[in-house]
Amino acid sequence: MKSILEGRPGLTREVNKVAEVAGYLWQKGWAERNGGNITINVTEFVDDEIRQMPAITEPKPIGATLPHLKGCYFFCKGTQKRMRDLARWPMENGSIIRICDDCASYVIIADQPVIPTSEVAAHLTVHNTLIAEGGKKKATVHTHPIELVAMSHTNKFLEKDVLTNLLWSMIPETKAFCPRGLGIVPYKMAGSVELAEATLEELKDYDVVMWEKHGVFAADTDAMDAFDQIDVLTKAAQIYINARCMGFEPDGMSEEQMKEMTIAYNLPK
Ligand code: 2HA
Ligand code: ZN
Repeated sequence: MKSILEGRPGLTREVNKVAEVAGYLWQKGWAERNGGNITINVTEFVDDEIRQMPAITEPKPIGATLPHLKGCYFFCKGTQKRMRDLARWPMENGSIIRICDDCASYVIIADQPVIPTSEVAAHLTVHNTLIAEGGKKKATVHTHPIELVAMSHTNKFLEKDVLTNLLWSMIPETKAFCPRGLGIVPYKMAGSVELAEATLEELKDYDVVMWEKHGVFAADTDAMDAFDQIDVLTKAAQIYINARCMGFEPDGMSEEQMKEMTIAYNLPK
């Protein structure tokens, strides 16, 4: 069977980025079993031939009406599929969907009828807002980074910007590469509308959002950039935890040092 990726270098590159990131998530221990999700807006790589391709499934309701997704296409990880399998065989563990004209349902068009993640509604709701805002963000990544999730198990780190400031102060690049910091969503059931809505709210101010006692959600230009943001924050969390394991509370960079960094990199306050 011919893959939709054949002869389409742009689309292939995006799917390959997803596969590469899926491998990193597994290697880092952030993606046990089927944990985590990746959804990419690939509409810019869709040609007339793809637009004519027949659906290979019946329309499935999204569970929400998302007007900005009209005519859009997404690559989505399949439900119950493993990240480590997505890494090796992206088109067998994920699929490309077309949003139907009602903006409330989708069909799968390629390569195989792999049903998208259980959290597709939440991811698509975020994409709907990303498009409405007219930004360049095309990728949403959800994963379970061990250190960040561990840190979400205490209330003191869940207060607004406490964790952001702590992580920024662990190593200079953290603020440079994650300049809007880490938003916090108090515990909510995975896959719930409440979780999706709270995530959207936090994404107005932050690029990465912590789901208390569960994981993180990042939105960025592509899968690689979304991964990098989570990776940078996790590195800072590891430094903090390592210092604590050596028996001391790390000093963190001083306010002076943070200020100097912020100016040098021309970062928002
Ligand atoms: O889809 O991680 O939170 C697997 C998950 C859901
Ligand atoms: Zn999860």
